Amino acid sequence: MLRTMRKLPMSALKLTSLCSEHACFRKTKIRVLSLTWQNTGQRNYSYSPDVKSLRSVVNPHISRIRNIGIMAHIDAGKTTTTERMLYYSGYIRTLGDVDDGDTVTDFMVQERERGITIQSAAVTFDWNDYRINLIDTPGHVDFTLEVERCLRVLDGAVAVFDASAGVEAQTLTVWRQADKHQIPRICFLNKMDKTRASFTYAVESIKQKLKTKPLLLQLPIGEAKTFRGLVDIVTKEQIIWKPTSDMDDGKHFEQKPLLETDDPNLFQEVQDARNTLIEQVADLDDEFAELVLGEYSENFDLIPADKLQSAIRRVTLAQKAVPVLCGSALKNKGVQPLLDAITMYLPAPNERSYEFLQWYKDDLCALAFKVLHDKCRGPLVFIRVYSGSLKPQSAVYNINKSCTERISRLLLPFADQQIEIPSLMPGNIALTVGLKQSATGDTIVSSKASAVSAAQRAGRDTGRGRRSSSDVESLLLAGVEIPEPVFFCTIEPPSMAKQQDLDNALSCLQREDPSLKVKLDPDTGQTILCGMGELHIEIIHDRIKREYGIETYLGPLQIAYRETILNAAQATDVLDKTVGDKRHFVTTELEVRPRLVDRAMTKPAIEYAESVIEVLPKDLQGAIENGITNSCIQGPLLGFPVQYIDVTVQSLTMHPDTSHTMVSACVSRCLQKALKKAGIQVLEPLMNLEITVSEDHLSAALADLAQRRGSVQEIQSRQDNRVVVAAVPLAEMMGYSTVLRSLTSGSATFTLELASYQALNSQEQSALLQRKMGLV
Ligand SMILES: Nc1nc2c(ncn2[C@@H]2O[C@H](COP(=O)(O)OP(=O)(O)OP(=O)(O)O)[C@@H](O)[C@H]2O)c(=O)[nH]1
Ligand SMILES: [Mg+2]
Repeated sequence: MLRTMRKLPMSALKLTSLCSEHACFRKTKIRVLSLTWQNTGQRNYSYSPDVKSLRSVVNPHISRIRNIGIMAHIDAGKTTTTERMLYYSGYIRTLGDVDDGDTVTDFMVQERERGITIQSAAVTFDWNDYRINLIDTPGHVDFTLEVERCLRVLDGAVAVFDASAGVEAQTLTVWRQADKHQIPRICFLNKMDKTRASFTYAVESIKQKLKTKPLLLQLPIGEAKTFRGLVDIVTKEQIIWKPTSDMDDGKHFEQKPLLETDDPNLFQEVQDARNTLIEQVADLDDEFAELVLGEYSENFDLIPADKLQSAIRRVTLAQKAVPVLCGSALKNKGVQPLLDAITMYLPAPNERSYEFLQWYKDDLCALAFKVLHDKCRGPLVFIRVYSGSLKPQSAVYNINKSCTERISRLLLPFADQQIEIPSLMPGNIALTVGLKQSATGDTIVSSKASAVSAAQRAGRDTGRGRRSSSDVESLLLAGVEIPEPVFFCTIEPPSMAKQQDLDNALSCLQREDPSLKVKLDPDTGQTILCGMGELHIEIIHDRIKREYGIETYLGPLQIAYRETILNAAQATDVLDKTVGDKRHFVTTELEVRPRLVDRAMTKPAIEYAESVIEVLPKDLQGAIENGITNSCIQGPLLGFPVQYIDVTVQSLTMHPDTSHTMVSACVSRCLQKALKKAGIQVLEPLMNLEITVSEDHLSAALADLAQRRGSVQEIQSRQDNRVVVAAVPLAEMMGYSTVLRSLTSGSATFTLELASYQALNSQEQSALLQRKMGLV
């Protein structure tokens, strides 16, 4: 990613450990664990919001809670907007800046150094008697999973846009994720102060690219350098930010009705925009349509603002349209109306419907969605409660891990500081201390008995009388799909003595970040790190050094290829082994076929011949499927995972004493044989590439792309820039950021995202084989 790395001298910045200090607020029994900079030159975050607001924060009524995510393309201004929200709601006393590395939510050292968000950070604050649990998510494509697992537990989202760029590549990705989780959204057109900022362009781009209906709730007053405020179309009030004598922090603004005499043109524009808004909403909401066509058909001006607002709320919750607001977070304009819109138009937790809640009645049902490792307190697990309540010092049951664990403390997150709370009610999000086994995506209930009775209710509802494993599965709240990594490299500790420490660090990091995979190379015994991109692996490497004090060595970054088959083939295998006094005897016959359709699924599709399914005991099916899945982890040609294959188990006979492990082993070996016979085809990751480049440098970027086996699909215009949309093999993109930077004098940016896997031609495949075998 070519973005200006906003470096700052970090040598002086050191975080005290999270557990090192805490202040006691005796009156309220609420403890605030605080964090300070050890450098006198830096801001001090000793956090002491007033006690009254903290009290109301502990357990607000569910209708007054908003669980919100901020999502967008990299650099759109999510963290800057979040920082302003915290400032205006009174939770920080000075404004931090991403470029100075002192915002609340970008608190990791790597984030502060690089000026980018790497992990999502949760903050809690109050706005006008509403409690907002907000998660600031990263925009870099390598951390897409981080966004999705947060969206999974949120009820609404704010999509932030750079008003000079409109919809950018990663916004499209996270927008689709929000669609998948059916999350109502608001759009915030940020950076209205920027040269080339264009409200009209950004709105058009939302319409075209996101295929959604934008509801314009505001119009900007001025654009770029002249941007100074906005008009609320619903109330027809103008809001102007005027710097006060010494401060320009945007706290103070003037809000008054817009009169025709103030600006006749703007007045007319607002009038037209309001009529359009009313028509749009009436088209989408019958209740409002009745009102508009009845009482107010003669004069839309008389429609009360609150009626229009309620209708906008209904269509937003039903995801029929998306309210659009604008502002400039950096210049402190437009954030307070955005906060009002969050409370007004986005849903409370009880306005979202979750089918599984009926099975729990009022029993606890919660989802663990993020894990952080704290050196002193061990794993801190973020939990969203859907029903029932959680208390400190209580035991809970993890359905995924089938284990009972104990929660010792409950904390409200405020970026890297936490406030201890006595209970957690439905719809709320908090951090738990004490859970040792629970990981991202696990479902937490009060006890095993509660899980069993919920499973029975689920079984009854779905028409199955008896409890089966699928009932338990239906109790598991869907986690997020973890994409397969595209890059890998070896990682070596400085000495063998440090291997154990490294293994420990990696297992902690994996619990925090499920997109990081760690494997052992069976041939060399080396540890292999697999990640989502170059930046992802670089950050992990850096964290191992800084957080775990281990200086590791990374091997060269390699592409995670895949293997598939060219033809159908059959194989048989016999396993005959006597262990102790038991004879294990299995024979099996398998057929493999290339899967040409339904390539969304990468795992093997497994079928059984009629003759097998009739006699196959149910519990043996798991062993067979394990054998097939294990065999697909390492393909027979280069050891890359095998995908896009269908497998039919044509026969399986066994001696009654045979263990399931032996059945798995025999099936696995038989499949390897069949795969070899079927002819292996190597697949390479094909990436969607989007380059934003000025007209002057377009031809240089295109010429370079042609050298990289890239195929240009489209060249779009984005204001004065061009956006090249292309598909290019990942193998050709190593070190691309440096090349593009020098070709375009640092003016271009790009994003890269996995599109699909494509077959290598036979020359490329044999060249790759030779390289892997060290022949060239
Ligand atoms: N001109 C202008 N710049 C802004 C505005 N908001 C943010 N920026 C700048 O844009 C850059 C990125 O801001 P961030 O808040 O880090 O953006 P982000 O969306 O959180 O970025 P990632 O988390 O890394 O995806 C910084 O240099 C900000 O100072 C704005 O309203 N106007
Ligand atoms: Mg950020």
